[in-house]
Amino acid sequence: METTRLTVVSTRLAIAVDREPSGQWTITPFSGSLVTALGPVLRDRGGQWIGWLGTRDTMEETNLRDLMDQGSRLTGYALKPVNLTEEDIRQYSFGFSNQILWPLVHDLPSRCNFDPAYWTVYERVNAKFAEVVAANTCEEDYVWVHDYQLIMVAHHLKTMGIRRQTGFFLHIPFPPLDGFVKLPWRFQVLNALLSYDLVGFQTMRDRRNFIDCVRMLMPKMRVVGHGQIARCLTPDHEVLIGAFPISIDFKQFAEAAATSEVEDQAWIIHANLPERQLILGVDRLDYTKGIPLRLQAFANALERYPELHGKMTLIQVVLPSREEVPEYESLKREIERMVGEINGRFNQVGWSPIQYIYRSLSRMELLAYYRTCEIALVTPLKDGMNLVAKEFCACSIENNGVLILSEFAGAAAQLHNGAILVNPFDIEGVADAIRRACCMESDNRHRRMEKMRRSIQRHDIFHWVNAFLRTGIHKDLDQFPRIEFFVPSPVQAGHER
Ligand code: ADQ
Repeated sequence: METTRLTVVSTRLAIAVDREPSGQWTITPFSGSLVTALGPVLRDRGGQWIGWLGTRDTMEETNLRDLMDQGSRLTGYALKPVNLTEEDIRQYSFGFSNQILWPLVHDLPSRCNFDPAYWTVYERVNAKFAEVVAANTCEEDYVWVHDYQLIMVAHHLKTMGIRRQTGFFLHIPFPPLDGFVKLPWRFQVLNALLSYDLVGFQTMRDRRNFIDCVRMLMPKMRVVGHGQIARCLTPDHEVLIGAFPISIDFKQFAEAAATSEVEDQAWIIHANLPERQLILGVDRLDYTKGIPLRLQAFANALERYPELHGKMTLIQVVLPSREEVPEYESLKREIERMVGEINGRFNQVGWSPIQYIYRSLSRMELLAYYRTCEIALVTPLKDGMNLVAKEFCACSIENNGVLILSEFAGAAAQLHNGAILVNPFDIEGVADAIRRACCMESDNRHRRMEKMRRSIQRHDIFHWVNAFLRTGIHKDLDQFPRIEFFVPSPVQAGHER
């Protein structure tokens, strides 16, 4: 069947809505990693995005329609909201998704709260998403579902008797068999994944883990093929299983980093922290990102290598995330305590070892940090991919940046030739890597960074999208031609943050 339109389904829509004290609703394009990745694929190509609005406030039908129209003009694609209740959000998102699946796949089962009520609501909310998909798509649509919050969508479509071509991409890791079997709903989850026509993972490691689980837990299913794409033969259809490492819009990052606006800002940052190498950490607030261990490693480097005092500053930027969850709040407090302690211990006149920023940076600020910092310290305990590592390289336009990267980030599979790979649990090992990066000769920096930039440029976000779509529907981005989909209309002042 000829696919004519792309429909993306994810928990959140690509916009944030807010209610002003006057009662007026405002709308801002959302800036998560998925939006960065998929916006270019849908924009002006007649695409649509289905997801939750992200607000718990109720809205009148006419307000909602106006807001969606406005959002569509801002983003360039149609937006179709899924209504979720307070209870849905609590049990499906904060519950099953973030207290069970998230820690489980990141090899932290002791953080899981296997509350059976969470599963019931997870199923129910996935069914709600399936209903919105069914109502807004037809058989010619390709329905591309994203991430661990929505594993059951294709299963529910099938239960409803709705035929759609479906693909699923898991942005987070897939755990090894001995981790996955701890999940009380392991059979339901595996079965649900096998309801899609294509299941994509970030790395070959994740794909291998998934296939191992299918082979061990579902011996009647046959998995064949050892190349890039494997096939699982279920009783009623064939599921393609592949690894598609997600990436960034390399060209856009590199070009934006070269603008005079970013250059000026980058210069100001460095001029305020003169005669030292700047080490950058940029992470969403999350225990998987390894921030406390990273701070310990940084302190260890200061302890063991006093010659580095005054010569380097760590700029740790943390993006607020999941703040309603007590665990995240206590992680924030722990980071702040450690930053205070390390600064208190090593501060000298004119030099603080750590600058700590806890907020969302504007794009220009973020690019300026990427551009001006000599070293990036990306040390997640486990990560599906980690886009920060790729963004830093793309913005290192003089090829003089050094990337210190956790071997447990999906990005390590692609960037191992240029990055200094570290085990984030090895405090002295990371401290040694910091010293090595600080002392690295310019030739070596250039050689390594060039390799990484070339690889990211070749395997950019468009490569990712095309690889997935070609596997799923034998089409690529160019075959969803640009169209005049929305009548451009100016966005009202005050609607952009
Ligand atoms: P995340 O866990 O959110 O994504 P990551 O890939 O690092 O992790 O993306 C974070 C994004 O947020 C980056 O684009 C970064 O620029 C941005 N960001 C971080 N801090 C910021 C700040 N203070 N201000 C503004 N922007 C900030 C999940 C998986 C990852 C996977 C992605 C994409 O956990 O492993 O790489 O999806 O598939």
